[in-house]
Amino acid sequence: MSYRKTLLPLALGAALLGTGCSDKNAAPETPQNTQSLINSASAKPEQFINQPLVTHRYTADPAAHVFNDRVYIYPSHDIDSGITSDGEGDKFDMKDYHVFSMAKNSLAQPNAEVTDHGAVLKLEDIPWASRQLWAPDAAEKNGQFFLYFPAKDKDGIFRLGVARSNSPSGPFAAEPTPMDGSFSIDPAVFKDDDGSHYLYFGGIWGGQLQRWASGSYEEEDKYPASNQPALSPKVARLSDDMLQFAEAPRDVQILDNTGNPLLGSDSNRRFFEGAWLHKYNGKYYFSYSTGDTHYIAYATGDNPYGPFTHQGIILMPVLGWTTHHSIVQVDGKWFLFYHDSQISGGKTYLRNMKVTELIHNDDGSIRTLDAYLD
Ligand code: FUB
Repeated sequence: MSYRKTLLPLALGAALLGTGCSDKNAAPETPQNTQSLINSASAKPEQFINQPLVTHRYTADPAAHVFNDRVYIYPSHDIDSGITSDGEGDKFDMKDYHVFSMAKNSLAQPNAEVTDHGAVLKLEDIPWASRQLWAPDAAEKNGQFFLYFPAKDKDGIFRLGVARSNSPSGPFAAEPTPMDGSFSIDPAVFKDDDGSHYLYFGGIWGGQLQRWASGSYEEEDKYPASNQPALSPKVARLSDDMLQFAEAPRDVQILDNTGNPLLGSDSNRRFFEGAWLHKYNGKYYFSYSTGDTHYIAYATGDNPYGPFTHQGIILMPVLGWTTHHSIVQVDGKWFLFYHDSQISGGKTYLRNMKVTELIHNDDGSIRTLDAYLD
């Protein structure tokens, strides 16, 4: 029986039962935010292997971690702010973050209860930020929790910020300034076995990585020629207090199986945005979105800095333009958190987070998932 077939009852169950959600601590917002948005759906639930984890608000870019024996999810909070221009991702006009949590043993249940811990950080409470709270991630150290997030500063340049809390469910208090030397989007934190934390980041197009090719910000987009290496995501070890880079960010090299860097023209395989790092059987797995070709791809290496060799595809294109994921181990199983635009019927900036089991094959490769049922 194929993996997709084993998920069929789960998907159908979810379609029939819906997804449970309690909205503890969540400040009431608009009526639309406190009830299911699913009536606006034009995509049929039975088309998908998984159903949205929550349906009372739009959620995207889910970064999941196990903290305090519970699964916490740190997504973007999509809203329709009325912006119509598509320019540089202007429609992704998010103004706060919500944290969600689930019991560890509920991840494979179709009607799992998901707690919405409310708005844990608002744009107006981040002194340096002006707009666009894009994909965040979180980390824990010595009982303190850190939320890493991108936002445009007052000059319209994406920077990375940090906010702190004593609880994984927030609320989080933002540092007064962005991380020194930070730029672009999509921070993702990996904690290695020796306790070191590494921050991966970067995203092209709306994420502005292509404006940093010279080492400082330039208004003009500069992409490598098609026969030149593609733009690299970045990595830096975090400082002991988790608030700054401990070193200058380095390029994360992604190679093909002959040891050559992937080229700018290789849009089916080269990095676009949405970096994530997990470790399996001593190997480091760097995964990411290929953006305009809509894959979640992965590459493997021997240390957190890379280089990483491209291996294949984790997730085929989902409904909606963007794709963004995280990978987490929970009680011996691995799970892929991802999003699509099922609830909004395909609107690329109104997304919903989902979860599905991820399988590592015996040879260490990852089984490719198709988010649609046959
Ligand atoms: O959610 C806004 C942006 O869309 C994220 O930062 C990207 O990864 C893409 O999912």
